Amino acid sequence: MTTLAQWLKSETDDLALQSVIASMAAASAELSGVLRVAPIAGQTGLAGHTNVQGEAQKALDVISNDIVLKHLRENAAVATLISEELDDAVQLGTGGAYIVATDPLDGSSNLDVNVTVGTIFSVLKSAGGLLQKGRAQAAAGYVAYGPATSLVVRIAGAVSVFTLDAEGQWVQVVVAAKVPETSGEFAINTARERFWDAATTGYVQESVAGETGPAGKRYNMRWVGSMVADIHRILMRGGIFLYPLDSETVSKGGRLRLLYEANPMSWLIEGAGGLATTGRLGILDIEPSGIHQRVPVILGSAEEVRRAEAWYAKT
Ligand code: P6P
Repeated sequence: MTTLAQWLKSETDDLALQSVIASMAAASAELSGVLRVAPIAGQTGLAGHTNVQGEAQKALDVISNDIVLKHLRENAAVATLISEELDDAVQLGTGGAYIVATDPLDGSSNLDVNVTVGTIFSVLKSAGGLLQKGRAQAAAGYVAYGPATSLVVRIAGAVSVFTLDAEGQWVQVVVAAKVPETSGEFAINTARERFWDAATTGYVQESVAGETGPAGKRYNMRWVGSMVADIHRILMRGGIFLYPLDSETVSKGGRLRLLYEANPMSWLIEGAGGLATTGRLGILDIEPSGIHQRVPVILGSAEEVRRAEAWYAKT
């Protein structure tokens, strides 16, 4: 079996980039151990603070961010950390070749009910500054803390999947993940229907109509409410994830964050043959305006994303 260390050596000669990904994998392995016993330690409750997003921080959001900070501070290749949990970018040293943007514990509202959560990370070259298009990423990945602890990572080539074994070693289980071109499964929070625009409404109604409508096939709906869980399902078996702009999120630019949710997920999904769009623009081509910028996110199986884009084109 191929280990993460062996895969990194085969994917890039850049030792600094290898070390940055290895540091995020090590932080995630440590966090996995913490999450497994968190209820016993009573750590899933609120931390009593709110983050820059105005969201109540759970104790584990803070603990997760601390674990990532600890591992990255020890890595001279990392110059700067951007985190969902930190108002401003943090300088970690001088001369590091890379920036890491991360959501250290995405979906943490699911912790109290033991649903899969995740760590999402994007790696950017320091020389490009904090605000770079997603297409400039040097690497991206996520860790899904589910029945298995899975690391999904891409540098510039294939998207590889690793599982954390009992000895704490990341073992490759998928060499090149491929998002199926077609799918009969969509993921959206349908409780938000009254806020949707005509394009989202049209796409979802067409899907719900199934074989009786223009889509001509049956669809199923899945919504975990944890981006890493929903995206991992789509990476593994296809589907489309939609958190589109709606009348309630339009004032903020969307719900999900560009630098450490949309961009890394888009890097992975497109690297696996899927598509990622706002509905009108490729996510990886967005010129960022701020480190906590929010954007609409529609990504997954190419045929489904194209059908969603067609609704935007005609509305
Ligand atoms: P909703 C979790 O808080 C998150 O940021 C993503 O992980 C997830 O996809 C989304 O929000 C869930 O949103 O509308 O279901 O609360």
